Parts: sequence; structure tokens; C-alpha cells
Amino acid sequence: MHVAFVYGAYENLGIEYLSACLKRAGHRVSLIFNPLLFRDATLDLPWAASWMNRDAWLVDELVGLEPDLIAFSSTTDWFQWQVGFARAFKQRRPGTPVIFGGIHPTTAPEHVLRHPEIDWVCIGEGEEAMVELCAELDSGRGPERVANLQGRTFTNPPRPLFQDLDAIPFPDKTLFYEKAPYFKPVYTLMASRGCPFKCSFCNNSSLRKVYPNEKHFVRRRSVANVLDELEQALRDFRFSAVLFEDDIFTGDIERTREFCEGYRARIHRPFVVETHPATTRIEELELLREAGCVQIEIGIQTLNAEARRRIARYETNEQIESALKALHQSRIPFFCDHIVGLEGDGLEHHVQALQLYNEIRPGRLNCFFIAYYPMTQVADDARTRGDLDPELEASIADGRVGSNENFGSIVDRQEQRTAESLRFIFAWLPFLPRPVVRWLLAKRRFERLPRSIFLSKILSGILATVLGREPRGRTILMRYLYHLVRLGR
Ligand code: B12
Ligand code: SF4
Repeated sequence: MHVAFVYGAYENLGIEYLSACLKRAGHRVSLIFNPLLFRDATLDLPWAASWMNRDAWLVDELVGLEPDLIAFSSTTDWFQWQVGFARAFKQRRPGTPVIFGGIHPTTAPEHVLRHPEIDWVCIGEGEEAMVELCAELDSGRGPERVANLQGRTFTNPPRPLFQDLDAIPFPDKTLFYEKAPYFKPVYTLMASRGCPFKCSFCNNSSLRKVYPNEKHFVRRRSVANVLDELEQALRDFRFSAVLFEDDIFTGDIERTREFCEGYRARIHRPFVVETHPATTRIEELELLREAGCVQIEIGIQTLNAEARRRIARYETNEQIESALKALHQSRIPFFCDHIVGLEGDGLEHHVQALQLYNEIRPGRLNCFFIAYYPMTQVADDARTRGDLDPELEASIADGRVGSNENFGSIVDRQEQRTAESLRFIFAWLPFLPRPVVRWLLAKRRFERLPRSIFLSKILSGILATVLGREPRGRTILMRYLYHLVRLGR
């Protein structure tokens, strides 16, 4: 079988795992990569995106490959681009099957299958399902017997989650590196799957519904297996930094100690991880810093304990403050994630949070608007409250409302404008002197700040990257430079 994946903008670990399994089973794998300049959640400028649009060429390239199966890994924000691409391909090659997998089809399979250009969807983890599907197609059968797969005429439940993550081959990085060599310097991987927490806005809340009977939702690779992958990658690709995409890296100090000892001895490159207020302790942070941790991201989301409880986050304000103090004390640069638009969260809570951030000065503040992604508990709650009308919900499930266009529980237009100005002060706070932030917060002067996403998130993101604060930002910047000089190719 020749399987061709289609993806855009970023490296995708899910595809890399599927590719490794397919190649191990003897199949051929290709990737059509669209850099999606000016067209993702980081930088969304429609006029520039349409000028840079290379979909027609890429469809030609895909047709020329003559693949047997086309595979898309889909998130909600990109679903519309992906359906459009699949449609353009099907017009040329109607007989080649198209499968969609990833978080979006997993949580909204019926919406995805409404599109005639999509033949099948994969629910949940796809390694075994893809290999089995290719074996079935190779022997002239269809997908009807393959667990995890759904079509318009059949529905198969997902097989249990992988428990032994060490048994999965290492992700196939060459697939992306050949198309986009700027991914090479920052090696991305995951040492675990799943998260012990159940925040209602997160995909973990939806995946727990897809896998309600799983005893071990959180699974970890052995430290030895993670270090073996990194050591092999260091030999093959000579990366300069490592990005752990694990939902939460901290919380098990003995594992962290074992990891840090091995990492210092065998890998010795700067790395980035994620943490949670309830699992952030100075002892563990010190181990991480000594092993080379140069950046930690922590989700604070809100300082309003009641709004936090509604999104199933049960840490206290004291835990948050102590986690932030520990991060400050550890001297590891840290980023905070904050959410605007949560039910019960008012402007005064954001101002209170900004006052705290102004004291502790994170290296970067990511301000997200709450998004009601399919099958999340936060969407169910909003529907029950009557805050999510069916039309909006259907548009989200069809990927027509981007994550930057949701305001969550903020329905009043004036309040939405204030929320957009808040985004500016969140993004720029780390670069502004403390007294300036205080002055902007006093008398709500920040309401006069620009609301454009470019001036807030994007310019500050570029500045943070140029100042050397962000390996992820560096990759994005390199992506733009690399493809702009090649005019989008
Ligand atoms: C790394 C990451 C990023 C990276 C890279 C994203 C990328 N690769 O494109 C960055 C930081 C750039 C990013 C950005 C964003 N992200 Co993000 N990200 C993640 C994260 C933490 C890990 C993804 C990952 O590598 N998983 C590991 C692999 C192994 O799992 P997987 O991708 O699910 O793949 C498995 C299965 O799904 C399946 N599968 C996947 N694809 C396919 C395809 C086929 C054909 C088959 C058969 C099976 C299959 O098999 C795979 C192997 O088992 C996830 C959360 C998570 N833990 O998954 C969020 C997540 C994907 N991100 C999310 C969001 C919202 C965003 C942003 C919109 C945030 C923002 N507002 O800016 C942006 C834009 C993303 C976009 N345009 O799609 C949401 C998506 C929710 C949704 N319904 O779409 C997630 C789920 C987190 C959440 N909030 O719940 N993200
Ligand atoms: S802690 Fe983070 S990854 Fe875990 S459930 Fe909450 S938001 Fe999701």
C-alpha cells in the first residue's frame, strides 16, 4: 500500500507514529506538506493566506504520487482546509479512499462523515487500525472489520488504549524533516499519553468519554525508552533543543530524578516541558533545571476559584501562588496560559490575575479564548446553560468558527471588545515595565488598547522569539523565512 498523509504548518507526532508503524509493516508512506503561511491560529491573515495558497499545486503533487490511500490528521481549526483539500483531490481521483483521524474526527465523527469526500474516520489511537486497514485493502477487502474505524454504513468501537507505549516504534521524523528541514533543530516527542487531570475544556475530557472503561488512561513510556529515542535522534539529526509535548511532565519526582540523571549523561541539550499548579514543587524544578530545562509552561487559566471549579480544576489559589513562587525561585523561565470567557469569570478576575502576573513576571503570557470543541465537557455545560446555540455548535463542529473567534460566556458585544483589548495586555505584559502595566490596569485604561490579534499576539510572539525566549516560536519563524524565500513552496 502507498499511504499519503496531508498536513500543514507543524510537525505532527500522530502522523509520525502512524508512518513508523506503516513502514514497519512494509507499506510506503508519503507526506504532502502545506506550510499554511498566514493561515493558522498563530498568524491568521486571510488576504496574505490566499496570496500564498499553494493547495492547487499540492493537489497536483498528490495526484502525481498515485497513492492507494489518503490520510488526514485533523484538528477542529483545520477541518475546513482539510475537507477542501480532500474535495479537490476526489474531483481528480474519485476512486482513491480518504480517511480522517485525530482529535476532530474522534470527537465529531458524524459531522466529518457528512462530507462525501471523506470515506472513513478513525476514532482514537490509530497505529494498529491503520496497519490493519492497509492489510485489509491489500487483500481486496474493505474497512468494515477494522476496530476504531467508522464509515457511513458501519461503526466499529475503538480497541483499548495502548498500555505498553514502549512497544510502539519511535516516530518517523524523516517524513517531516525531508519536507521542512527547519523542524530538525527542535526535537519534539512525548514521554506519556493522557493526563491525570480532567479539565472540562480539554481533549482529555472528551477522550475519557471515548474510552470510559479505561483503567489506565495515563500511560508512561519507560525512562530508558525515552532516552533511547533521544540518543538515536541526536545521532541522526543533531538537534539543539528538545520539546516535550506531554500534557503534564511533572508530578512524579522519582521518575523525574531517573529521567534527569539519564538525560544529563546521555542527551545534554536544553529542553522544555509543561507543568500544572498542583504538581509544581521546587525540588522537582531544581532537578529539571540542573538537567537543562530552559522553559516551563504552566496552565493557570483563572484566579477565580469558582470559575475554576466549574471547569473541573480543583487546585486552590494558594497552590497556584506556591507553584508560581517555586517557578520564580527555580530561575527556569516560565510561560503562563490564561483563559478568557469562562463562565462566572468577570473583568475584575482578569485584572486580579494580571496584577499577580505583573509581580511574578512570566517570560510569556498566552491568553486563549475558551473554545467549545466537540465532545468537551465545557461545551456540554454551555449547552445545558443555554449559552451554546445549536447553530454555533454545528459551525464549531464543522470547523467554521476558529479558536480566536470564540468568546465563550461573553455574549455582550462591548464586553467582547474589552476581552480583545485584554489579549493585548496579556501578550505585552512581560515586555512592559511594572509601573506601565499598573497604569494600564488602573481606571481600565487597557480598554483603549488595540484589539487586533496581529498587534497583540503576533508581534509580541515575534519579539519573544527574537529575544530568544521560545524554541517553538523559533521554529514558526524559520517556517516563514524558509517558505517565503521559496514563495510558499
Ligand atoms: C503539540 C500540540 C500542538 C502543537 C503542534 C500541533 C500540530 N501537531 O499540528 C502546537 C503548539 C503548534 C499546537 C497548536 C494548536 N493547538 Co494543539 N496540541 C498539541 C498537543 C499537546 C499534542 C498533539 C500530539 O502530538 N499528540 C500525540 C499524538 C501521538 O496523538 P494524536 O495527535 O492524537 O494522534 C493519534 C490519534 O489521534 C490518531 N490519529 C491522528 N491522526 C490520525 C490520522 C489518521 C488517518 C488515523 C487513522 C489516525 C490518526 O492516531 C495517533 C497515534 O495514536 C495536543 C493535545 C494532545 N495531548 O494530543 C493539543 C491539541 C491538538 N491542540 C489543540 C488546539 C486547540 C490548538 C490550537 C488551536 C491552540 C490555539 N488556540 O492556538 C493551535 C492550532 C492547532 C491547529 N491548527 O490544528 C487542541 C485541539 C482540539 C480540537 N478539537 O481540535 C488539542 C487536542 C489540545 C486541547 N485543547 O484539547 N498544538
Ligand atoms: S491539566 Fe492540561 S492537559 Fe491535563 S486535562 Fe487539564 S488542560 Fe488538559
